Amino acid sequence: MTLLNILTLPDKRLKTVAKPVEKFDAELKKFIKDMFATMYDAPGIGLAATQVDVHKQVVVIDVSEDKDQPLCLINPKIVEKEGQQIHEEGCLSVPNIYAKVKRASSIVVEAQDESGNAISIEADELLAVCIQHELDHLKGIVFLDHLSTIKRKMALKKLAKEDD
Ligand code: K2U
Ligand code: ZN
Repeated sequence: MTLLNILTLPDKRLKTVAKPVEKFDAELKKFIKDMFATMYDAPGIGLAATQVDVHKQVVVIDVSEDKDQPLCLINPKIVEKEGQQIHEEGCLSVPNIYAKVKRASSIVVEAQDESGNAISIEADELLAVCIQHELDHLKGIVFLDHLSTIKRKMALKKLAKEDD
């Protein structure tokens, strides 16, 4: 198991759009194990392959209290969304910056598991927020991109100051 390096803003590689996974092989399974290890070590409740500079449509998630409900979504697609919820978000790629983001309150996601089998997940509350947050990463979008121009500029200025 290997801990992977997590990219942080302003790294432009975070804007890369991920490509679909075509080969469900041992290498993919090893990568998924490393993604989970990296997420739990961060610690976080989600991680997208984009964040570790691998531009494939893979996300790992575990929103459980006991960290015993791992969920891996490959080639995920939101097929239904309903309602709205506003949630304070952070991001492992945007350290120490938090902001309220509006997202759908419940969603249905279709994806494949690590063996390539089709799965369908219904999610609401924090799981729905996390899935939408991670699927944004696969499109090269970070949560700051949902903020007003003024709020985004203030957040990026704060981030730059912390890097000094
Ligand atoms: O993509 C990431 O950086 C992982 C995020 C996922 C996330 C952000 C906001 C809301 C839900 C999920 C990290 O897990 S941020 C750290 C964190 C930890 C516990 C609860 C919320 C956020
Ligand atoms: Zn994130």
